[in-house]
Amino acid sequence: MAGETEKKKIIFSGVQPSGNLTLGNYLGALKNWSILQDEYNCFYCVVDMHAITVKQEPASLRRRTLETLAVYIASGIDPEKVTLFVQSHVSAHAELAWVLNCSTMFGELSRMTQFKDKSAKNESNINAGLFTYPVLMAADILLYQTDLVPVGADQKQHIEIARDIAERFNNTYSPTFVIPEPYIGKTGMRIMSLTEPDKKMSKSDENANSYILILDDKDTIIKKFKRAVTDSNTVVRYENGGGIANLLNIYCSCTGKTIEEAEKEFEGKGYGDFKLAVGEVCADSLEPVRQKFDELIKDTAYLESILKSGAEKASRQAYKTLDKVYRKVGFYKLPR
Ligand code: ATP
Ligand code: LTN
Repeated sequence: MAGETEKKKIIFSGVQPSGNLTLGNYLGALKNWSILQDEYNCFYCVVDMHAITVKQEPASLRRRTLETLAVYIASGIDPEKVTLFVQSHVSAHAELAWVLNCSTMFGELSRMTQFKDKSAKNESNINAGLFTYPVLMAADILLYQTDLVPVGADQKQHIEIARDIAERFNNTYSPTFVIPEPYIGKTGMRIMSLTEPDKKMSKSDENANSYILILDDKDTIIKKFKRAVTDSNTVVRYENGGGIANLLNIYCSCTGKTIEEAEKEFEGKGYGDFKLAVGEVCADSLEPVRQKFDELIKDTAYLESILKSGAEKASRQAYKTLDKVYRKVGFYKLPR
C-alpha cells in the first residue's frame, strides 16, 4: 500500500487567511479539494505569507489561520488522507521564492491581472510582495513536484506563469520541476459578487452583501440572496447573463443539476421564487460545514497537532526539492 501512495499524482492548493471564507472559495476550490483527496497525494496549505501582501491585523491573521484550517476540515477534507499545513511553517517556500524571483521577468509580472486589480484597490500599499505574489505561488506549487492545482478560474493566469517559470528553470539548469496543470471545475469555477455580478465574489470585498460566507446562518444567506442584483427581465434563463446566470450557477453547483434542468424547473416562476430556492439549497449545503466548524474550532490542541505533523510532512518533500535547486544554481554546500 505504501508503494501505491508514492505513485499517486500530487496536488497542491491553498487559500489565503485574508478574511472569512466565501461560497466562492467553497464552490471554486474546497469542494473540488475534497473530491480529489482519495485519488491524489494532496498538500493543502493556509497561505498566510500571501495574505500579508494586503494589510492584515496581526491578531486577526493569527485567528483566521486556525479558522481557515477548521473550514478545510469541516468542508470534508480529511487530515488522515491529506497533508494540511501553514505556509510560514515551511521556510522552504520563502527560500525557493527568492531563487525563482531571479528567473522571473519584470515584464511578465506586470501583466498579471490580479496585481492590476489589487493595486487599484490598495493604492496606498502597492508593495513589492503584491507584485511578486505569483513567484511565491510558483514556489508553493513547484516545491512539491505538483501535477495538478485545483483553483477557481481567477487563478489560471498564476498557474500559467508558474509553468513558464518552471520551464525556464528546467531549460537553464536541467529538468528539476514537474510542470503543473490547473484543475478548474465545471460549475463553481467563477462565482460572482451578489451586488456587482461583473466582479468575482471575494472575501475581502467591503460590502458584506456581495458575498455569502461559508459560516453564514440560513437567515443571513436567504436575506443576501433576496437582495442579490438580477436584471430587468423576469424569466430564469442563463442567457440573460449577469446576476441570473450567477445564481443559476450557484444553484447548479449546490444541487448537481444542469443549467437546462434548472431553467426547466423555474419555468413560469418569478425571480422571487428562484432566489428563495437558491438561498435554500445554498444554506442546506453549507449547514453541515458550519456545524462541523463550530465543533472543531473549540479544539485548538487537535488543530495544532494537525498543523504540526503537516509541517513535518510538507518540509520533508519541500527540502528535497530545495536542496536540488540550491545545488543546480551553484550555491556552495558545506560537507556534513
Ligand atoms: P481575496 O479576496 O483575499 O483576494 P479570495 O476570496 O479571492 O481572496 P483566495 O484566497 O485568493 O480567495 O482564493 C482561494 C481559492 O478560492 C482559489 O482557488 C480561488 O480561485 C478560489 N476562489 C476565490 N474566489 C472565487 C470565486 N468567486 N469563484 C470561484 N473560485 C474562487
Ligand atoms: N493565489 C491563490 C492562493 C494560493 C495558491 C497557491 C493556490 C497561493 N499559493 C498555490 C494554488 C496553489 C489565490 O487563490 N489567490
